[in-house]
Amino acid sequence: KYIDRREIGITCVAFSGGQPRPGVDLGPEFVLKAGLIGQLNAMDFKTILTDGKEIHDYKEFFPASDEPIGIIKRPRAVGIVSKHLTDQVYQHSKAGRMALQIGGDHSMGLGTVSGIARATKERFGQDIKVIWVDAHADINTPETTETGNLHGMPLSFLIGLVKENIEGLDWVVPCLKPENIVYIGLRDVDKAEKQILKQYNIKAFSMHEIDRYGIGAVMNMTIEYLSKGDTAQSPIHLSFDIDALDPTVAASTGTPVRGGLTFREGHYICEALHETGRLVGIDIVELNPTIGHSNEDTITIGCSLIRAALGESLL
Ligand code: 5AB
Ligand code: MN
Ligand code: MN
Ligand code: MN
Repeated sequence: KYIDRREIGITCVAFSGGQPRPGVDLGPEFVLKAGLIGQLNAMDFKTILTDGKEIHDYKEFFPASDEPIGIIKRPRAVGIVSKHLTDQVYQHSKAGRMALQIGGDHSMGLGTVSGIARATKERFGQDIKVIWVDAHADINTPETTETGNLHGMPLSFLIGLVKENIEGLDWVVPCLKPENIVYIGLRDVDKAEKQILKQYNIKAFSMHEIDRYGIGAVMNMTIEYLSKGDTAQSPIHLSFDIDALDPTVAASTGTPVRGGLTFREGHYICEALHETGRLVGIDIVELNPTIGHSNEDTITIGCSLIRAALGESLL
């Protein structure tokens, strides 16, 4: 219903400025080298590269100087990347294509969710719902952040918790309701973030709930939760931070946390979301091929998670 044709708009975001470790900007290049486009074409998808370009680094738009604002690092570069990304993702989504974004650090969620939300609002008059698969909650505000890294903050901007204008990020329009978020895989949440999750009553399945109920039941509960209310069948965006997976499964990422999802749990999440027929966007982020002993595994898994979310069947 939401996706008209078997077309995927692909935006590869070679950006690392939302966090301090170099190399996450190389994620998309490695994913393309691993053959993602051919794999999607073999699944009978037409793939459309944003602006006909394989990789986007947006560097020509960066300001000459990008001094921290308080402890917030590189606010203008992060802002410019996501501003462009918003428009790029919007174009694909507006045209009825699946929007696939490969990163790059998770600050790009600012752009992917903004673009998808705008398009689905215009096309269907419905609010976007977001599944945030991550070890982390990424909902610090510029006031609560202890690191100043914007990849730990996109959700606070998206749900409108940031009241002050931060240069470079003042364009962000709140476009996501707290009740339309579901987290899966959390296990490293800052104290202030825990307070925000409580205060806004945000639905979260941490690793504890996954251990208790199993991933099958967790996905049933997730989909049931997202099927309530007056936007019962509304479109869903998946933002998958590869660090949700256990570091023994996917080591090539900047902020690994032990005790994560297994290979199958990660794929099952994608498969179950595909089955809803409501997926309109997919982010795969925080792939850093310069970290970890076998980056091949992490990159290959990034590709297979994408295929799972697009309906690759096991039988
Ligand atoms: B990621 C931390 N909460 O705010 C912070 O990888 C980590 O996109 C953020 O999930 C991790 O810096 C951001 C300590
Ligand atoms: Mn994370
Ligand atoms: Mn993240
Ligand atoms: Mn990370």
